[in-house]
Amino acid sequence: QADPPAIPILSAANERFMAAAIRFGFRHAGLTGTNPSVATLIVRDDGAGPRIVGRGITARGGRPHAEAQALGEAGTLARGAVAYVTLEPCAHHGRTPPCAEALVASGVSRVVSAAADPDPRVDGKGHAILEKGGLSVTPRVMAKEAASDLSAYLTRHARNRPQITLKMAVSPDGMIGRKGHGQVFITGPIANRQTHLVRARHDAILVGMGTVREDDPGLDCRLPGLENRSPRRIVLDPDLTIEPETGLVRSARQTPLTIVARGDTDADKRQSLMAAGADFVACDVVPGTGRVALPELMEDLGATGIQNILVEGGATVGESFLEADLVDRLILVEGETMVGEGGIVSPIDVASGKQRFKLTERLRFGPDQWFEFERRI
Ligand code: AOF
Ligand code: ZN
Repeated sequence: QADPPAIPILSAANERFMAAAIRFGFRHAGLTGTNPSVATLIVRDDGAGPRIVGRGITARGGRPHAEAQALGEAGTLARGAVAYVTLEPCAHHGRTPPCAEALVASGVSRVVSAAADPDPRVDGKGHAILEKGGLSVTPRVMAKEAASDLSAYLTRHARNRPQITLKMAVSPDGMIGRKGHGQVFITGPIANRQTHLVRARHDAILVGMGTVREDDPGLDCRLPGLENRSPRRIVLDPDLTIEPETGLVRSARQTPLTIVARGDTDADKRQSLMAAGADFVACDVVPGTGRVALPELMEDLGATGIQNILVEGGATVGESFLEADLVDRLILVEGETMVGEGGIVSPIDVASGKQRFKLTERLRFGPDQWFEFERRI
């Protein structure tokens, strides 16, 4: 295959192809383990306008990487082409040779990349290999957009813990339920389906024992076609009070259940819960409060490979995460019905959310309003 004539692909085209690559990479979001879901497009212009000759996306489970697959598809057409990658190509030897070396060997003439890779094995070394190999490198094209999809991976590296999203359904008067009433439906069926979609994109859902006692929730993803995307359920239960009859324990064989308890709790009870399919993570408690020491727990959970956690309640757990400044993203779903007297006050509502966080999205699902926020720094 002859090299294409040196027609520069314009910067507008750079953004167009990078946007396509970012959308493509989202397909495997949440399916690539501790690896980010990266996408690569190989684009070639022989004079009649640019065309895509190879596409790749990080495989389920994390390997092979996106570049290797895209280059495989492009074959000799990669020579003289431009590669669009949503993350800096890797520089380390894993189960396959470094993607940066594969790009050099393929004869690609230019690499356009979006997000920088904070993995210490890469972190600038990928781009350096490309430049040393004579390729021209255009980094940080649509970096912000790419980082938003790779945010769980990037948070784990930057903060040494999973990315944490707190989600609360609040009434217009700022309540999340009514004391002693079990599950109170604040939001309607459309918003609830959206919640299940959000669950499917997380490695774990976390709740406190208060919610388990009041609601006996299933905490699974019940959307048709996504039933097998139910994340691990994590219950904060420092004193190990969970009953073996609760729904979470009874379903532990279908959907993983992790109970977070102090190491000195009843060993027999732990044994029987483990026999039912649950597993345990030991925690420390904050002296005086009896509450789980969250920063340490988050670090421990991150070390087990959990990339992102959806915190789904209730008020005490939400408050603890907010107080510990562990909330990276906040989702508030505001229903239309007041709860009024006897209500459980939410630790955060739309007004205080706007003060503390940056509002990034505002949607409507039937009668409910869906607000998404991000950490300000
Ligand atoms: C790429 N392309 O598609 C992905 C990359 O365990 P390994 O060997 O797969 O390495 C994991 C690291 O590879 C991960 O931390 C990140 O730096 C990079 N992910 N790199 O060139 C890809 N998924
Ligand atoms: Zn790679």
